[in-house]
Amino acid sequence: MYREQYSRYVSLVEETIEKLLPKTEAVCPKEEGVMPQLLCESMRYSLLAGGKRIRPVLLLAACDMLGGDLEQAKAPAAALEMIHTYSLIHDDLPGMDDDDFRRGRPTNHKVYGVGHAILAGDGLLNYAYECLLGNAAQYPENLQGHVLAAKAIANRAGVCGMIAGQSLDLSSEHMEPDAERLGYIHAHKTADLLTAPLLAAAYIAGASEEQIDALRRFGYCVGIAFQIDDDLLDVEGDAALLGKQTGMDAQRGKMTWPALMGVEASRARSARLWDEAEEAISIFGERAWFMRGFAAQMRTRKS
Ligand code: GRG
Repeated sequence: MYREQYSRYVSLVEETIEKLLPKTEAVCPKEEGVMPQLLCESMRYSLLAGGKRIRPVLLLAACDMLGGDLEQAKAPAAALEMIHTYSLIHDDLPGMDDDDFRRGRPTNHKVYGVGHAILAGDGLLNYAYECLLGNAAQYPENLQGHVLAAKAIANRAGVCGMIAGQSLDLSSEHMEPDAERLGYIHAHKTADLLTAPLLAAAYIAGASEEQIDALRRFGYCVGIAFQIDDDLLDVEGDAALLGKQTGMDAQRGKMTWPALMGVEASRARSARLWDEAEEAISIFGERAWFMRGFAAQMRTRKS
């Protein structure tokens, strides 16, 4: 039941992405509103490379759980995946993590060159907001909900959110691990973009303050646990399953939970956070069945 529903959400996201970002063969477009082929191809290369689609799935699932209109949530879900994909493309660049593989294939800059990888990321980020705003304009009766959803996404992806976390992550390389810094990096680099879909769904569906608080707590716990697991997978995971190299954090001198407190304590901390995440959504009762399935599935992930 959970797996089928997850696949249904993924299909919905991928259909929406196809609709919003169609292919083009125009090398030098003659009409307005058509992007050049190379730009379009490099954006599609990473966006359609088959990630897990966790963030857009969370947005659709939260909207369903809150009794919202899924139709209104489709474009925001696709936009969030565009933002996530831009962050991966830029994170893989030589000036950041300098990675060769992502989602089981060569990274964007390995295929299109650094210049076009930067543009593919910029393009996805900008287009995401174009899609969000275009979608908001289609629902004048729920404009407030859509504006607050777009603001929550911009805020969590932005200079006090994911970008802030990435900034501290970058400037903390080769430093002695420090719990406070690491907490900040994970809360922003990872947890913020997992909380964003929950908040966006809450605003679109008109959730109560109590429900918003519960979803914020759930997003935070899921985000930190997800990042601890990611750090653990880099130490002991299978590169073939992960679709990227392992052992890179230590090689780069990254600040991670295993580096701070060792593998066993990191595992225990992640387990506690997954429990706390489940507790956070208990206020939704039966309606949270998919979120509970999500947490159960994620806490044992291998990729
Ligand atoms: C460049 C502003 C900027 C931010 C980059 C995404 C990111 C922030 C860094 C990537 C490195 C990293 C370990 C980030 C933590 C979040 C994370 C584990 C991302 C990978 O997300 P998944 O596992 O990937 O959902 P897929 O490919 O399945 O979408």
